Amino acid sequence: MKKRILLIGPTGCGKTTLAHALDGTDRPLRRTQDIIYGPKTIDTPGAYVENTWMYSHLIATAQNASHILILVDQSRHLEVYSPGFASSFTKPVVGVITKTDLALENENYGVQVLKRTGITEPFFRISLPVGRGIGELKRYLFG
Ligand SMILES: Nc1nc2c(ncn2[C@@H]2O[C@H](COP(=O)(O)OP(=O)(O)O)[C@@H](O)[C@H]2O)c(=O)[nH]1
Ligand SMILES: [Mg+2]
Repeated sequence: MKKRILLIGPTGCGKTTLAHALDGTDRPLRRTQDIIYGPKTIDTPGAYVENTWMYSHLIATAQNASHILILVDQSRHLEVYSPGFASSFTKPVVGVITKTDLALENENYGVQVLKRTGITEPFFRISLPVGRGIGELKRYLFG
């Protein structure tokens, strides 16, 4: 199976919006009960990260991925990841801070969460309405 970009994050953090931007389409290739395979992405349900007992689903799905994106929503103080969560994966893990057009006072919050999760920089700061950071992230992931 072709390797895709796996997106992880709580419900509402912007996974599906980012998956569509990376895919360049909102038409998925395949939709299982929980997981949506796009041309270049794997979009996972927020429940997988909101319940630690479902982490095993993410780790299994990561077998089909080239990279793992862990998303933090700048607009909400909602820390869902266990400390060191990123080290569960054997693929490169990339930290993405979403909705950087909102809650500008939280500018450092996302960086702190990603570091506690065990991810190293560079972190990508993106905003879909403003169109910030998407090109940079695509170049990093797809060359
Ligand atoms: N302001 C803002 N809203 C965003 C951004 N990205 C996504 N959203 C909105 O956040 C909501 C949840 O996004 P969605 O992609 O469905 O999140 P998911 O549950 O993680 O798949 C939607 O209303 C999106 O339009 C962003 O960069 N900035
Ligand atoms: Mg979604």
